[in-house]
Amino acid sequence: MKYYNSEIETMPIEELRALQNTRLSSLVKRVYNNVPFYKNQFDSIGLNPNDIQSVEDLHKIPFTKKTDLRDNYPYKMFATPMEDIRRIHASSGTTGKPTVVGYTQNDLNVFDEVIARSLVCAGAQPEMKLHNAYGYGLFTGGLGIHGGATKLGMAVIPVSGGMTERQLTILEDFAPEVICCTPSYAQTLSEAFAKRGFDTKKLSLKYAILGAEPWTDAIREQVETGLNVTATNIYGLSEIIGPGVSQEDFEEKGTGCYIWEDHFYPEVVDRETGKPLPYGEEGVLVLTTLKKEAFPVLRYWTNDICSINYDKNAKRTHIKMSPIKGRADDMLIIRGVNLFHTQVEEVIHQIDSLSPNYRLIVEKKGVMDTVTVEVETIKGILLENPDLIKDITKRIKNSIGLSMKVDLKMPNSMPMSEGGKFKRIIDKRKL
Ligand code: DLL
Repeated sequence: MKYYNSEIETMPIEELRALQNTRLSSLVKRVYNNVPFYKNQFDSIGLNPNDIQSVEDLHKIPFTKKTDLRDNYPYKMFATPMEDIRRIHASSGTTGKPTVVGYTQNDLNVFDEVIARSLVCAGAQPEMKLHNAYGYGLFTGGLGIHGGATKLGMAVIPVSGGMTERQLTILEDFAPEVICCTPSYAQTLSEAFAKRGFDTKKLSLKYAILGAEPWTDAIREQVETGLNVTATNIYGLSEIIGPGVSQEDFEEKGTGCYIWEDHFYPEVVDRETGKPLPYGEEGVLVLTTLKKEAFPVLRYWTNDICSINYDKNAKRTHIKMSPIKGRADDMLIIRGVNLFHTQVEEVIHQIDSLSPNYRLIVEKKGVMDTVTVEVETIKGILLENPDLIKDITKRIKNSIGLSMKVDLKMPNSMPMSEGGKFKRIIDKRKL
């Protein structure tokens, strides 16, 4: 099986656009009539639901932001009565109350559909077993992947996060072909196998589906070698559905993730002005759900930085998004320079003596903000290594434009991920 739903996944763009337009115009009427927030938003700028006939009209609608969801905590953004809700998830914010999202049975069916598509896109097949190490609970990762894998016809092993030693045993004994977890946890598992001296070629694993946090090719290479898998990227967010908004194809690695456009309409806009940007330009990803019933959102400001573009050589017709560079609110501004941790990860990737186990420590020294890169070396590299430190410092300065202190660490000495989203930045200015 090459596609989960070839009719949709390879639909000609014009047909896809027509489908999006029909879905959008009926969605806009539905949210206007059922969600007071959207009625007020439209009325306050004199916008009528009939003014939105196609995706070309979307720019007339203001963005929906995380603060709007928080102001309507917990259920005021729901467009269906509670009796129609079949599941509730929540994403923990860094401050204050979580964002609460709801699903009708039809929404859960959509969730299963986009996950099933994503799994096949990542290499999975119905007869395979899936080791699901995303957290089960209010987080959408565990149950979201679980539902879609069941729909696809896979045997799901619902391991959830943590208890790394037990995970190794399950990976060895239960013989799953597919693993789903955060990229940082895949690093942890790979290092734990290495520490055991276990040859991962003996595992039956073939594919790793990694997401929920930003990652680059540095981690991909470490995980692919360490776990003997093909690793692809899965993206999503609770406010839109959970995982499965977009997925990278296992045979088109490095070309971006397909956004399942029949359900989620993407725009990329300028971070400062909010103006839509041409394909290929980097900005904030803004998403509109096209068929959601319980928790539809119009022009949701994800805060995630990426670009989108069509790939004429690809298997599917849907648009692709580049890997997320970081979240706009996680961007550090150091001495006037914008910094995402993935930029440092890319530099680390170029240096053979380093492993991609790293974190950035940000401090204020006097009036100066300073960044220290703590990074593990690979086995056999001396920590007292002025030439290596000089080389890393120079490469960081050349590619990012900032001087950073480099602190080399022994292999396996840094804090590791336990399965959730891993903190790559320790900002001591905020402690
Ligand atoms: O992280 C859903 C998910 C679960 C995605 C499992 C993939 C796999 P939230 O907890 O609501 O939902 O967090 C969403 O996580 O806005 C991004 O900032 C970040 N994120 C998710 N996937 C990726 C990815 C889930 N592949 C937030 N690359 C999003 C980079 C990602 N960042």
